Amino acid sequence: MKKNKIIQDIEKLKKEKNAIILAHSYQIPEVQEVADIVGDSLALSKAATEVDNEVIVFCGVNFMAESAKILSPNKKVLLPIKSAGCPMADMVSAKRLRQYKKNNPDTTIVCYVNSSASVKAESDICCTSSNALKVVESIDSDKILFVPDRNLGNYVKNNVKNKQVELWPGFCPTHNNISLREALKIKEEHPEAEILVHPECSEKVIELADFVGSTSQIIKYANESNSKEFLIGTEMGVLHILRKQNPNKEFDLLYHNLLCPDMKKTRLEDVLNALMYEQHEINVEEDIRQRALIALNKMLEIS
Ligand code: CIZ
Ligand code: SF4
Repeated sequence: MKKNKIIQDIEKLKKEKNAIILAHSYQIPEVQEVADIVGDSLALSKAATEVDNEVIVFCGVNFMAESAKILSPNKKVLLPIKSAGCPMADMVSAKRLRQYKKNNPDTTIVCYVNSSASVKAESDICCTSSNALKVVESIDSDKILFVPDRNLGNYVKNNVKNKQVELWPGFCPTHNNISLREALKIKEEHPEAEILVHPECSEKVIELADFVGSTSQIIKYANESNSKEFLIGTEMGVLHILRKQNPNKEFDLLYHNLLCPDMKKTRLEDVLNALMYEQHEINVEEDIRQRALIALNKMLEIS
């Protein structure tokens, strides 16, 4: 089917089904263009609670659609690609976390939103890459376990005072695998560029950065900066928004392979099929949903 025809059919079905399309900023440009809202996972889940559409097509990965369902239990949440997951979220399970809690009953569990609903349900409070520091600082207890991202956890650990932060050994392969050697070479080739990176990157890469932040913080920083050139250390999907919003600025990647394979699985045809066949519906068991919601709401109260 031709691209224009697919887009027309998507628009038509969207109206018929009273649906909204949300796309993460790591999705391919065509999918971002067809979406009603583009953003990071939490911003999208929060947006989903504020609209009155009955159906939410969440173009992203499983944990993001689950978060939308946790916050909007009465809406039908669809994930166009059933197998779109997150290898980092899969590096911790509720079972292993329960075992840890049994052995460490005094530890407060802080979980990054990039985690499954059942891991959130075992956690005391959630955080995002924008508010992780604020969330950890707000905790009374000084013993904290940060799951699952050891890089974001380490970034928090290095910037928080008087807290003992244990790190779970998870990581995002996309951000963690940036080669320092290649990044240094690219930096040398672009001496004027500002380096903006996501805290899911390794400590060595974070040390190269002029700015460390979530995708929305990176976009805001680039929009407001007077620099003309930037090197980006996060998934390449954000280049689409950065270039669109800043046609006179130049954006390159800090590493050639900043690509999340799961985020790139969703194509326009999949968005159309999701609407047409109302697939693949994401459900979260009510007991897990309620406990995960407590951890999410605690974070929302703080930030
Ligand atoms: O790395 C990811 O998947 C991110 C940054 C997700 C998010 O929270 O938007
Ligand atoms: Fe998971 Fe990393 Fe992909 Fe985000 S970019 S979905 S953290 S693997």
